[in-house]
Amino acid sequence: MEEQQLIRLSKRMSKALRHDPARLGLTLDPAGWVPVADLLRALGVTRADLDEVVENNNKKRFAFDASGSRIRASQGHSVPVDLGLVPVPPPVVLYHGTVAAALESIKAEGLRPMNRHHVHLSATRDTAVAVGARRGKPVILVIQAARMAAEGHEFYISANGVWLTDHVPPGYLTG
Ligand code: HQG
Repeated sequence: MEEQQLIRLSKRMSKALRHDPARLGLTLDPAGWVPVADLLRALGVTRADLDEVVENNNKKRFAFDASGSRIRASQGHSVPVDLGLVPVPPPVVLYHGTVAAALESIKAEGLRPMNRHHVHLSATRDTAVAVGARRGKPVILVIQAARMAAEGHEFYISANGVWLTDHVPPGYLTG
């Protein structure tokens, strides 16, 4: 598949597996899985197309289960799912990329999940720059993650390496 086709199919899969399964007549199980056969039918694509997206997706957004018969998004849902993530100790600092327009509110109330289940954080500044750049000129916040964990906040890491937490209070943010 051409790059553009891969991106287009990946976006349709994100919509189906993270945000609006009902629109395609799909129902996610409580852990976010759908039978691959159902997804293929709903999207009108072949298993080979799907495999290509799962394999080549730039962020490894989707994963098959051990049997290869079910698929889910590894993170980023807006519909309720329980991914069964277990808390893990974070590195000393994590990064979040945002834009200047959000700063005043972030400084007042901290980082909130907004439409997602968790606040998304990254282990590297470079990744945070790319995330922030989706919205404009990126502004990078440094999160004192180890201190948060020591003070009772839980962190998770998704199957594709995104760090997740429920809320980052303003006291743990540095610029
Ligand atoms: C901001 C993409 C005002 C936050 C990316 C962000 C990532 C606040 C926006 C993943 C706020 C939410 C997640 C507050 C947070 N007041 N604004 N209190 N707290 N914000 O897209 O982190 O392509 O839900 O800074 O690469 O940008 O979907 O989160 O600007 O990994 O796989 O509210 O989405 O991955 O935006 O991105 P998002 P995000 P995928």
